[in-house]
Amino acid sequence: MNTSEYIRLENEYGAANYKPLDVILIRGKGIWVWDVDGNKYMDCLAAYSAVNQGHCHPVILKAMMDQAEKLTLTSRAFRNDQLPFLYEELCKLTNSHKVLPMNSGAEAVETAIKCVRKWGYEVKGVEKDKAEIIVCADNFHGRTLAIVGFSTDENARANFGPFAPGFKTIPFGDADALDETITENTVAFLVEPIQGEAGVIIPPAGYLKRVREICTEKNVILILDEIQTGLGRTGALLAEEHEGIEADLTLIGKALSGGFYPVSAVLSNREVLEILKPGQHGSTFGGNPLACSIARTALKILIDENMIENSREMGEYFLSELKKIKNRQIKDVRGRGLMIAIEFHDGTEGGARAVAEKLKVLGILCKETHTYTIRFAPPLVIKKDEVDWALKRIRQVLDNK
Ligand code: IF1
Repeated sequence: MNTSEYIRLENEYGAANYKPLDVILIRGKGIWVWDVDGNKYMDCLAAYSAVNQGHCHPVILKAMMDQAEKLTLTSRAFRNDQLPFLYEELCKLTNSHKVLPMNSGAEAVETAIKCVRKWGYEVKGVEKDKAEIIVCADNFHGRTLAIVGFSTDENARANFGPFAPGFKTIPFGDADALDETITENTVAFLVEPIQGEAGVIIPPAGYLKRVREICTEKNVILILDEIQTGLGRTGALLAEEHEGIEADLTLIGKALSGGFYPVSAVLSNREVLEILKPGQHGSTFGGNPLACSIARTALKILIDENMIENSREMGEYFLSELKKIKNRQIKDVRGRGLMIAIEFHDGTEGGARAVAEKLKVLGILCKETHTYTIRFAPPLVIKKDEVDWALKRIRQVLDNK
């Protein structure tokens, strides 16, 4: 079958909730992917940071195969021999006390929302059904009803109501707004350390530190959504490290899967997770032995193969070179680690999508976000000569235009 036949089949039977680039990928290795026609591309999206370790990493593959031959799923009605080790390794690595495993990022977010509400009523003493959670404008935390209910993106939320109450929105990067919005009913502040979908929006220096202080002072749980920023993407294991803080609840997902199999987790630094008693939360697949074995290995190679350091070094180099590009339409170039974006001025013809289409022809796959921002977020195993390879093509599309 050729590309257009695959597309026709997909469009005929599939829901149209995506508008992918017209490339049919059939193979991946490291930072590279190949399409059905044999073309090779550099993957500068890395499945939205879920393949930080690179495609089909052989060590994770082996762990997956070995575990799949032994035991894959038990449900949480029984224990398995992998989950205790995932708990221990995650806690030691992230300096956490407790872990709750789920599957998708959105489920980790939902889990955190349930926990902080229950904590609010049972520990903080908030009046029944009055709990409030503060979130930021332009957030992205997933696609479930509770989550899209507090999204400010009309396309993501319109006509999916009625929505769950109990959320208040403040501007991102504005610690004073947080301070002013907290009431006695506020149980938590949920925020991305760097907003991803919004276009790699980095808050002002000191923001998270202030947020941490305010939450501590006012007895509000700080929930950091590190589903995208975590596990090396920004050049640190967790983005919170850039400001030397620790969240009360940290949400991770995406790259915890090593790109193989969905795994997410809620990490707790205060004993918020202890609020849950048997029967109050769970998941058929959460914490299954296959997922645990894969996640343990995904974490191990992130460390063993120095991917976090590489993300920081390659990210700094990539960003500094992108900043040198001369193009009248570029409004801003920003990033941290290998989470990088170029924003074009409003009204730029074709928007960022046109740039993504041109880069595809030159062998680079990346994705626009909203209309005028393009993201570069390759797997964290990218080497300097490969960054140069990408830069050459990006310059070809953008320089002196
Ligand atoms: C899609 C964006 C990235 C996330 C943060 C939770 C989740 C995500 C900070 C939910 C998911 C996704 C989902 C994906 C596109 C993608 C994305 F463009 F929408 F924003 F990565 F940049 N918190 N992000 O970024 O995790 O339930 O999907 O496992 O197509 O919706 P999930």
